[in-house]
Amino acid sequence: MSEFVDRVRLRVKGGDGGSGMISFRREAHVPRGGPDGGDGGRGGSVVLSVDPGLTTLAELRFAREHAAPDGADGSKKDRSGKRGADLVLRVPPGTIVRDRASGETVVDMVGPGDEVVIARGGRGGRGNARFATSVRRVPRIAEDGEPGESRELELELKLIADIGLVGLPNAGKSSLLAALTRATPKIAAYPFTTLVPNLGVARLEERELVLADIPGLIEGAHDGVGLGEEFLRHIERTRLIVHVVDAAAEDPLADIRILEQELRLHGHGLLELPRMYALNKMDLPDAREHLPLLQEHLGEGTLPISAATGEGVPAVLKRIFALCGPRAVETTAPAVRRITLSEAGRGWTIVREGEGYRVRDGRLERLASGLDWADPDASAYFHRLLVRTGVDRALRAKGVKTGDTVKIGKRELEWSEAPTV
Ligand SMILES: Nc1nc2c(ncn2[C@@H]2O[C@H](COP(=O)(O)OP(=O)(O)OP(=O)(O)O)[C@@H](O)[C@H]2O)c(=O)[nH]1
Ligand SMILES: [Mg+2]
Repeated sequence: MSEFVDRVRLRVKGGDGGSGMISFRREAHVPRGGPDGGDGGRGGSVVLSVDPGLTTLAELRFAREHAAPDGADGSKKDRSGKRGADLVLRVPPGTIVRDRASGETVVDMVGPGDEVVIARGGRGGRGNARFATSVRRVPRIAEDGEPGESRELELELKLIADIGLVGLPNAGKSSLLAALTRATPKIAAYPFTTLVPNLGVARLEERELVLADIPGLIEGAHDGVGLGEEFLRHIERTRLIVHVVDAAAEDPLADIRILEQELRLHGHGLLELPRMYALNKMDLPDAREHLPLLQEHLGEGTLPISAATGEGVPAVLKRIFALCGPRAVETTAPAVRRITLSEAGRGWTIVREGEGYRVRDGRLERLASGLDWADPDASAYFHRLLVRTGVDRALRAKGVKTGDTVKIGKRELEWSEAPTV
């Protein structure tokens, strides 16, 4: 079974966490009150959510980057920063999400209600109120927020067309596709202009239908004559066939019989699919002349149109939406399946950088940039943390000595033996 593929590349970024605040309460008779710096708010996450009403990835093409808002910084009086709202991107069922960096399929979004946190917002940094203890009453320590995750994604959707446009070469199938959708297929006054299927999305009041315009079929198509047979397979799973007829041709009824014969011989239920006739080229006198006879033979399911002038095109749009109701959606409320991708490794690393060393660790970096280094208690706290995390031991093992530079984030520390704890 061959299907059409819709593909979109985009960058997603979770919001950064807000910074924690260093602040002290102001009270009437106390020169400096207790710490009251609030925490930063968490950044918003980017969430992909399955919307069964969508059939394409078209909505995601408007922007290449989708970023959730940052969390706000903490403020005084123990006020936490506001958290960033999640950014929810809607995708159709069946969307496959790949991480472009690793090439791996991250997730296969199948059912309605599926949600994936694709880029997590960063945690907010803690304010100095959180660092107060019975012995550390004046903490000049706060953390910066954690940066939000970011990813380069490729989304892929296997499209199954709702409607197949069939007809003899030159009947005006591509012209009708162009009139009903924003697709811009090649149109020309000779047969076999269309060599590969064109897809378009027709929209009517919030709903979408995918149309496939396939190459013209000729007698013997089912048997591999012309291009038809290969492409008939594309429309086996459609819900409606629109037979485009060149009503200005010499004998449109004979043309119609040829086409139906090909559909029948191809088999696979094509002839059993609901069908309507678009009697095209009504702007030409010959077509007008043939119209009564065609209507008499075909009965109800016909619409006279002109893909060239647009006559009857709105009626076709209405009719196709009426014939293709909303896709069956589960009636019971879908269980929300929310997946959060596992975090990247959290461990610290130490590398040599020039004459000195660099410590890489998200939490230590955020703390190093948030605390007040002029405050001896704050810097002692930081050193204790280096000991507790094992970074201190690892640095010694690598031969760090007094006077060496140890970089952590944007900070450059001068190593000294003094604050050993
Ligand atoms: N006068 C008139 N010409 C039309 C109309 N619709 C299409 N045509 C012309 O008919 C020719 C064929 O149109 P296409 O849309 O390329 O036909 P097609 O069925 O896609 O043809 P293939 O791809 O070759 O199978 C072009 O010259 C169009 O301009 C119409 O309503 N009126
Ligand atoms: Mg065409």
